[in-house]
Amino acid sequence: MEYDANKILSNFKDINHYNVSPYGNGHINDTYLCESPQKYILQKINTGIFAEPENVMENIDSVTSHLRRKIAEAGGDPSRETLEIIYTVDGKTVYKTEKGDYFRLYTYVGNTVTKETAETNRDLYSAARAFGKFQNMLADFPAEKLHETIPNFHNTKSRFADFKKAVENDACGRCADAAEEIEFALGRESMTGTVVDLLENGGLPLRVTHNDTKLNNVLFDADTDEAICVIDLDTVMPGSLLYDYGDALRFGASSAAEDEKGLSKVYFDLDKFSAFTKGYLEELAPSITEKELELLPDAAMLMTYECGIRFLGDYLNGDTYFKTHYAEHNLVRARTQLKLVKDMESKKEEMKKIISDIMKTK
Ligand code: ADP
Ligand code: GN1
Ligand code: MG
Repeated sequence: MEYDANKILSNFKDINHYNVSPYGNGHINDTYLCESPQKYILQKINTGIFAEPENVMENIDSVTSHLRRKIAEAGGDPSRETLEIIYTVDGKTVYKTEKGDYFRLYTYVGNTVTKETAETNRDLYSAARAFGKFQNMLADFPAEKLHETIPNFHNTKSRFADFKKAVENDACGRCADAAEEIEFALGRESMTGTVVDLLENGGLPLRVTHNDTKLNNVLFDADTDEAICVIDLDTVMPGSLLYDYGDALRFGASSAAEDEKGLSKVYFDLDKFSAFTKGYLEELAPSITEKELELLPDAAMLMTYECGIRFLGDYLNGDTYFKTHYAEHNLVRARTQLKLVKDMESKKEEMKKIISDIMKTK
């Protein structure tokens, strides 16, 4: 890290001599594990993406306070089931360096693991229950208190417009390498309004949602293997339940990693879909609306498509958004997402049947 980590940490704690090492596989922030031997998670917030880090932290502070109360009421352990911000010595949620970088510190939730792919269908069932509970616990959170940390985050229509711009600009001359993927993506503009239009005209309820429900944004207890803590709260904002459901399946119900190069290994796994859906509906069947239920299969497709055009657009723009580890990383990621969309299109009727069978048991 370009900073003296211990100097940064001294703004949060009066202890020194932490061992600090890069941690996790997030695409956005710089994450470090600090051990002294107590463990903390130090993160440099990506200010290229989160223009107002104080607002991000204000959201996380109020959301985690709310969750802590709910978890305690339900007899749970708030110190393991939600993030805990460590404040700076002068009582702030985030430390700003002289250079203008922003660091935050969380308690490390010990004896947990993150999973980059689901090892078993039970992992998905368990993660789905954790995301479902998260949604339920925020059902009475005052949405008007939340800042919009990334405007239009899941506005697929505006994501499409950004993608089109990236194709038109062809800033790095990369369009030629991705002609087939671009054609596939441009040909599916009609799906982009599926959720946004209904949110706008009241056809779908606006809820407080997580908006980034990747499997590696939930911590599993290392002993029980249960998903216990939903993390990465930077994008908690008003949205649709369909965003959380769809985005979780995009990542979790794939047969392969998000950046698998061998496309023949990538398909939408209906058993994984079924396990996740079962867990999610176990938590949300009492409050889900008819329209939300009807659109669950579309949501999986939509969120996968949206992520695909974001990766592809970023590739065309010269990799300015997502962290990449090699030149074609974003293109490889885009290819897996678009392959999944194609596969989901052919499996929509099967998805509907699975959902309807699950609902018969509710
Ligand atoms: P990004 O926004 O870059 O995805 P995350 O907040 O998701 O960053 O953190 C990256 C990774 O760090 C997570 O996937 C998880 O493995 C780990 N992590 C983050 N916060 C904690 C925590 N409080 N306790 C344990 N592990 C954590
Ligand atoms: C990013 O932060 P992380 O790695 O959990 C991104 C998500 C994408 C995801 C794709 C703030 O999630 O929207 O779906 O990568 N987060 C942000 O893997 O853009
Ligand atoms: Mg993350």
